[in-house]
Amino acid sequence: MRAEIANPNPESTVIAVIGLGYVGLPVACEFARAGFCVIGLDIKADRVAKIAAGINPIEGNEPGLAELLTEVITSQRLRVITDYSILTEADVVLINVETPVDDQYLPQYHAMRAACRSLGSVLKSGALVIVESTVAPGTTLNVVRPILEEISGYTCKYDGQIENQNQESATFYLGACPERVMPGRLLNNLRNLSRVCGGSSGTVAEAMCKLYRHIIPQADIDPTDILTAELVKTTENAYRDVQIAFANEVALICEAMGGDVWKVREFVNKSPGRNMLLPGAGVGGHCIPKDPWLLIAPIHDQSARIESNHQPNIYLIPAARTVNESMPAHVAEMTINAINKYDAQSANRNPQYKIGILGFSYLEDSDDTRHSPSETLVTLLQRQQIEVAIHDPFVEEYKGDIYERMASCDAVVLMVKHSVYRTIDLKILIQTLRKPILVDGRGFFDRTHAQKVGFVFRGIGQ
Ligand code: SAJ
Repeated sequence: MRAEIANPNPESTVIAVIGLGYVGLPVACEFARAGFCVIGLDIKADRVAKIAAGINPIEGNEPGLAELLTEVITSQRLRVITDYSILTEADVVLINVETPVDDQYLPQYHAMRAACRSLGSVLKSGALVIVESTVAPGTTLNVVRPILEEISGYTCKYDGQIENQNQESATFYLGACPERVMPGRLLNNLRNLSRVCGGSSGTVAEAMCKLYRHIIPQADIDPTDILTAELVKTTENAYRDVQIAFANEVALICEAMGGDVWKVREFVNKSPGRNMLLPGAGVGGHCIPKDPWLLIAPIHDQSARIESNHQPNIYLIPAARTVNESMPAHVAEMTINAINKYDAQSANRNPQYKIGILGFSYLEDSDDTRHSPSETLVTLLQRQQIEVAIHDPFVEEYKGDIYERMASCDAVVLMVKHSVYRTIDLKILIQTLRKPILVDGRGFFDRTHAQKVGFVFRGIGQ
């Protein structure tokens, strides 16, 4: 292993980052800030042009990123391109391309395969390739490695492989180091969260730890093998998804029994070793809904199957996904039932319902709408010819005065607990509505107060 790989240093180690999205761009900037010569590559020419001009293409509030990008572009520590040819200079290549799942929840590696084919044709002998994208366990060794070997003609030696003694061909090294970034905290998470460095050999894992120590000053950087690194990332998010599904199922039980899940949760969590998460109107975002499917894909998906002599029956992780994905429909049903019940007791049954939705992003105080439960709710309501009015303080098309947005609705549904909603005066809100119905998807409002103001109140778990 060449010195610039075994002991990565700004003076002699050239780093390339493939994929300049919300993971790749910050990590390219951080290694450039640490003094490395970094080549950033993305196939989207407009994105590359923006970055080359020092303009941050990432939406939303990312503290420090715009300034850092300007600094590293000005100092020319970071060069951005669309053409793979100069990656021949790279000693270390980080792959950060998208790894979505399809509507059968099977991983789609089109972008990953394309990146590996392009990289393979220019890969420098002895280079270290690190997959940072979240992939199904087994993908780095069973999908990435074969493509790189085939296209480059090099061999990737990895622990556990039967040594082929007469191996003359050049080699490259392989690693997996899943990212743990979050929208709104990209640089903070990158610098301060621990990382797991899975290497194709122990030496490679050690080299990876030395590399990441240049941008992660304090947090743990743990060497391990590639499969473990892939399992850790998908497991940590599947774990959270199952925890949330448990809270949601207890909420459904409380509703059926007339209990209050928020009281139940408060007292359960006083018991040692309990930490029941928050029930809610659904689970959105770019990772929690996807990673559980990546974790179990090798069990379900022939193409990603790891050679293993038995295929266990997997129940809990898919069932948790089903529970969480059902929550927006549960909120829709709760809301429509409340309106129908209210109408049954009053003469003015209007033909066209209009439902107001507070919050469209997937997470409080974020503008990220990926896999938003609100989007699912809107689709469900519109399919039933129900008009929807949406407010969200962070999503461009839904900004504006809350009361105006909710005017003349038959019900208001809180889907996201944006901080600004703490300022809502229920006495004013009730005046603007056609019917005094409030549905709380996040345990956000005080039910007693809402009922005192005159609302018909419904809530998840209440
Ligand atoms: N949610 C609940 N109940 C909860 C927690 C979350 O319904 O108790 C919902 C949220 O409303 C949201 C979705 O789940 O719609 C995801 O929320 P999240 O808090 O998990 O936020 P994410 O999706 O940004 O998850 C990220 C992940 N971090 C990385 O992938 C690096 C996750 O591993 C972290 O655990 C999580 O942030 C975190 O702890 O903040």
